[in-house]
Amino acid sequence: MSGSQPFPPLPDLSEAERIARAKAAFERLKSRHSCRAFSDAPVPREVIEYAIRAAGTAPNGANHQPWHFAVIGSPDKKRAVREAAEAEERRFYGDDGEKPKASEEWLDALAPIGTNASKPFLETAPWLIACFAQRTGGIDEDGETQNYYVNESVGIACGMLIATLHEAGLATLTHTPSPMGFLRDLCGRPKIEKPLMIVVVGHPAADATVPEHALQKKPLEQIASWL
Ligand code: IYR
Repeated sequence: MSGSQPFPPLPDLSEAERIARAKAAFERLKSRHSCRAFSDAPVPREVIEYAIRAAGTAPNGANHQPWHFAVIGSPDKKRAVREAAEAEERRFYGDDGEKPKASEEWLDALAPIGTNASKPFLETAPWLIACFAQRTGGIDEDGETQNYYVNESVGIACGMLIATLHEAGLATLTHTPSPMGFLRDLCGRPKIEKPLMIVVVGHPAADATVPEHALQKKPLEQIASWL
């Protein structure tokens, strides 16, 4: 397809309004925290549909849109994901009686977050969105055409997915059991797709907490430089 159309109009705001909007967006986004205890309260499928549509608008390499989102909502499938993920996590944390697959340094880094191999939320939360990156396929998903900047593209799309779900007043967790090959089989996805993460979606459990460690955000002066 060639040709173009005029750039769609953006809101014509005063400088003060732009600053206020940017600040408001920051304030809303900064209230997002990864949730590790979910209630079983339902979430309408339409919310997930819109969040995935939003993710599908992400900037990406050559507009090949190299992503697929497999939405898992059935109790049977969620149980299967939990069982497979926990089996990997037991190896990661060394709960299988073997030497942990994670390095000591990695386990030390996770200690303040308090994670372990137990992942009951994979069954409790109403939705698991398995996010896949397509190494090949192009816009027609022909399975052959080279895709570009795949990790960057799908990473941005997942960020937009998470931001949209947060806007909808929902809690999320980006869960990354490693390795994640089992997800491809469980979701019936082709070999050219690489599972990147599971975005767990739902309402936080009444006793959900945020670890102190997660509240420390690097200040602007540290994360930005001006040249
Ligand atoms: N996938 C493991 C380990 C884990 C790794 C990182 I890096 C985290 O930020 C959190 C967890 C787990 O889910 O427990």
